[in-house]
Amino acid sequence: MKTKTQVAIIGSGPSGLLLGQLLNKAGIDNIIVERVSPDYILGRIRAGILEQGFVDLVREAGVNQRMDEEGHVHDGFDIAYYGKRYRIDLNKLTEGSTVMCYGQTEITRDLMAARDAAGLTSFYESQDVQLHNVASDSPQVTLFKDGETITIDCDYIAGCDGFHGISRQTIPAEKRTEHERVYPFGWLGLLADVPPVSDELIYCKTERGFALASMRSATRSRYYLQVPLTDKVENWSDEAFWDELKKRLPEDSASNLITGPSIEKSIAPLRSFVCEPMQWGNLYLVGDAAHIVPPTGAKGLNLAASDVSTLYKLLQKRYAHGDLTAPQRYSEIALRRVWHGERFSWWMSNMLHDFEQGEVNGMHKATFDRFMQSELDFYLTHEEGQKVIARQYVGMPYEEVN
Ligand code: RFL
Ligand code: PHB
Repeated sequence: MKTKTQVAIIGSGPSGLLLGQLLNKAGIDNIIVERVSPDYILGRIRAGILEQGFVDLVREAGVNQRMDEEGHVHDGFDIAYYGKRYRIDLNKLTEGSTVMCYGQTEITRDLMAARDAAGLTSFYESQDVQLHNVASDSPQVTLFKDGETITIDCDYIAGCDGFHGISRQTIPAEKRTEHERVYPFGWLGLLADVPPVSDELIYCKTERGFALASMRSATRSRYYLQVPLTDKVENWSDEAFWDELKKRLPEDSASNLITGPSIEKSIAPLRSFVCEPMQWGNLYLVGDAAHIVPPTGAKGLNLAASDVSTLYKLLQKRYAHGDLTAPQRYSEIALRRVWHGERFSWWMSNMLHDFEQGEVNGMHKATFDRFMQSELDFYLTHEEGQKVIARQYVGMPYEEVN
């Protein structure tokens, strides 16, 4: 079978779905090609914190009803630092900015429902997805599904297929530079239907390692523990998780902790990664396909959203205003914001985790720890320092696209 569209989108994660929805609203035809099933995608538990820019974009896409009803605005969060608690008052320190607590899974569910309702084409469970003639004016995507090969002719390809996708690999190695840092630990996450220990998030730096108390709603909690990269989720019974969490939470919170059976438990490795440039020919990399951040700054999904916003606006210029060269500006604009998010996530990760023995950043661990302790101390005890954290946590403004 052969078909045709203006923009072929690879991947039905939040990047692909949000881009598809925005393009459709702007009258730009698109098809989504996805390797797995919708249920598989909705089974992944990931982000929970949305920047204002993300929230505004979801509203622009017209898929905001449930987010606005069920999401919770957070005015601030806590950093507990060896037991001492500091509140980062986002609202006050940024003069009015906040973040929204609403799960990535729910956003994805809402976007999938909207796409279904609009009757847009998505090929789920596609096998052997390949991109062809990407550097030419007539790119193609092929896939194998239900016993036949499907060929999609298109003007542009949006590679929204995450870190392990094929889009980035389609760019010849000599045309891209990859920046990478892998951290010597992971996050063990647990989701449970118990009320959260606090109304706001608590990022905890302790001698036993990092912990994060987060949530999805007033009745559903999401907690994380820093664990060695070599650890396995099978090593952690629910009981062992709750016991360790109690030891890492500030005392007043630990005594309020309500525990219960886990709904989900998994380990995610921590990585900083950027692919430059984020485009080649008529292929554009969006979200995790182009960059990864450690989750400590809550920036991964939010950077994906700013990529989507940039590409969507440039494609609108191309199709609605005939500016044929507009999409060529994508990588340059997107990367400026990506590097801010990368730096902040790297900084938060350095500050709050316990690094393994030996050398860290080229210095002895004990020296590194003292530098980080002094730096965190400075930031948390000065309003100027807290402002720097708050401004970056709520997210840098989206750049104008001219
Ligand atoms: P996704 O979500 O990985 O979706 C990519 C989709 O592409 C499909 N795919 C293919 N399709 C066709 N052909 C192929 N060859 C394909 N290969 C792959 C995949 O099946 C998948 O459906 O990327 P996207 O859309 O760019 O979204 C990025 C976000 O998922 C990610 O940045 C965030 O989840 C990161 N993140 C967080 N971000 C935040 O902004 N705030 C947070 O609080 C936050 N917390 C987190 C996080 C990520 C975590 N993990 C597990 C990595 C917490 C965790 C624990
Ligand atoms: C989450 O709720 O999953 C979450 C929140 C904040 C982060 C990372 C993950 O920094």
